[in-house]
Amino acid sequence: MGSFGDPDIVEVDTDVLIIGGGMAACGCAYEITRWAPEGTRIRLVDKAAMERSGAVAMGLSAINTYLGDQDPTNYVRMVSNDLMGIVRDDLVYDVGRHVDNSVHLFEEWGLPIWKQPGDENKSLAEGGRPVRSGKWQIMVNGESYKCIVAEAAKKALGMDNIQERVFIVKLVLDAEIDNRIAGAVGFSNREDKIYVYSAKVMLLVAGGAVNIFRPRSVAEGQGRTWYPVWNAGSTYAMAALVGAELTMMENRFVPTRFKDGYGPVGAWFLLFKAKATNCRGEVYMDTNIEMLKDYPPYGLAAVPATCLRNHLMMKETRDGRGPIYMRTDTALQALAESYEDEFGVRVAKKKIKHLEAEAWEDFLDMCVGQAGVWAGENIEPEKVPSELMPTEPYFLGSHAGCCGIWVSGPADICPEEWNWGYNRMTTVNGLFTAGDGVGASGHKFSSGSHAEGRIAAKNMIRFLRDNADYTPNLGLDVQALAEEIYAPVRTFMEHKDYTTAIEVNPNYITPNMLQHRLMKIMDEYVAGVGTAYTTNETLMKIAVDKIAELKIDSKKMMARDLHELMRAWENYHRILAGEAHLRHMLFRKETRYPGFYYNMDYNFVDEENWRCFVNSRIDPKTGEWTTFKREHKDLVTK
Ligand code: SFD
Ligand code: AMP
Repeated sequence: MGSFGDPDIVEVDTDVLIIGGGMAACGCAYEITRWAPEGTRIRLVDKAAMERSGAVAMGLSAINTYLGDQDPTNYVRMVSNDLMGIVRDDLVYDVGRHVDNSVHLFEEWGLPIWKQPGDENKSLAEGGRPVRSGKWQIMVNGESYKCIVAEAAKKALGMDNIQERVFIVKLVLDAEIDNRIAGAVGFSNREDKIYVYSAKVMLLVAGGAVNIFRPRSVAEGQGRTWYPVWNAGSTYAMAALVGAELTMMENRFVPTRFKDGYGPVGAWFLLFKAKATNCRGEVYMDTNIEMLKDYPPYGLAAVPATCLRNHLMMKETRDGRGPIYMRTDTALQALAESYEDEFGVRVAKKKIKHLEAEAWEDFLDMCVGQAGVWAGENIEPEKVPSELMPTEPYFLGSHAGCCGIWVSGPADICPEEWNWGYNRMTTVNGLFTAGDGVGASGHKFSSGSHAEGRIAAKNMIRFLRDNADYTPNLGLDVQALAEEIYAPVRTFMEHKDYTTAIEVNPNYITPNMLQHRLMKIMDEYVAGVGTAYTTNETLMKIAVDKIAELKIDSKKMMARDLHELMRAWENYHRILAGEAHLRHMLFRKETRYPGFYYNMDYNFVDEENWRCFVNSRIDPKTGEWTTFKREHKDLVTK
């Protein structure tokens, strides 16, 4: 191995390449070995360590998609309503009909799932009834959820076929065959090595995107976000650059979370039946209910869409009635009183202690930082409420958001125009995606992402069999490629002695500073927290120019070590994902997701003209970006 800055180039020839080590990747890894012909070479590459990488790294306290005996068509209705009517019903239904099997596997592998009294020793597969927090969600003891799921994936593939700490920089198309995936390149963030993979079929599942918008947390708290900081938009950027069609990139997710620790709210609203109020103790979901009438039918559903719940909440802070409180105190007291009525004071006391433990466990299992905020600020949730806050925007396709890549659907249920042979294949031949990667199909969560990785696996093997005589031709000048990947290192080496303050230099910019510049642009012009999620066409057009300048300056990023080199490449991915979002927002002449963002030039939902998909594509030969409409179809009557 050479010294730092002089990387070895390692070429890896494989049949199947899985990029990412999160829920979808683990689902694929588990499933693919069951279908792959003997001797198939499979390689999984994760930028981090699978045991704790991706969105489930910290663990979770609920599995948000488990249907049980419910009809998948009702699941489609819920998802469609929550995402304001624009989803691919075929993809959502497909997740709905397969998701439970993944949850049964998790339980078999050792994930403790809460059961109703009397069913404690019965698994879900044996008919054990779960404790549901909501209609679709079940409670788990999930601190080690990711470790358990990763272990099964590792066992299926074998560690010899898994590489951790390798960051994939870009995908490579075949040099001779049009629109055909042929490989990928990346580098180790631990060793001075560049990897060049050739592959016949590929799954790109590198998660969603975090830290494109300026976060609410500052200084020492900066690393704290709700979604995981690993997710740097790699999925969307790398797919877009090889010409894969993107869909609904204007969609974003702004979750309402416990302030500062980003603790999720689902268990509090659904399991503990807590209410959220303004500073006067008024329940905004009641006092502002009339506002929902502006958004039929989505606002008038039994459970109004997530963005509309935000919309009602934001009115309170805009009108000066903040902060918003999650009434943990009154919720726990009400449950305690109901116990006293039912069981008497002595038994109730024990049950209340149990309830308090569950409240803490919710965060200890899923978002330990929030438990830290409670401990650090002496917050006893049974005595005082906690502040809620809408977070900075995230891009994702698996939670209550639906941006992502346009994929082929399941042949048995999807219309002809949504099917090009292989379920979950993007518009680039041989390139598949799942989880946060698949657009127009939200509410899969952890379990649905795993199930979708498994769906993709089966179809990837079918694609591999159908194209058995294909040999990838990368046509790469590997030396030039190494120079391109290591350019930030070269820039640093060349100019580092020009000044005495290592971070201040007219010849380069640190990845950290460049990231702040991107976040500032997105925040101030593209409806971040700084403008209370509002923007307009004039502001967005300014952002287009600023992003163009940023792209020019990004070529001057430097890197002092391998970790910083990864930060530099993450920024290239973030910029492209942010740009996709901006272009789609400019194209959609309405405000489809009030509470996620407001385009004040078109502050209304326009069902007649905009109940359609917005898709876009970069021509990989010219770099030209086109954005266009695709017709929406309801496959399930709403
Ligand atoms: O409470 C590269 N999620 C919840 N799901 C649930 O089922 N229940 C919950 O309770 C959920 N909640 C929740 C959730 C997430 C988070 C962060 C919190 C709370 C605090 C959502 C799910 O976790 C999510 O839907 C899935 O994990 C999505 O799966 P997937 O596979 O699409 O993404 P991933 O797991 O993040 O994995 C991404 C992987 O890619 C790697 N990676 N590898 C190589 N090269 C690159 N360039 C790469 N870029 C990224 C990452 O390391 C990772 O392995 S609640 O809020 O609702
Ligand atoms: P969250 O903790 O906000 O990520 O939500 C977890 C799950 O609960 C998701 O399936 C949400 O859609 C659902 N959820 C959260 N808050 C509410 C609410 N107020 N009403 C109905 N469902 C909710």
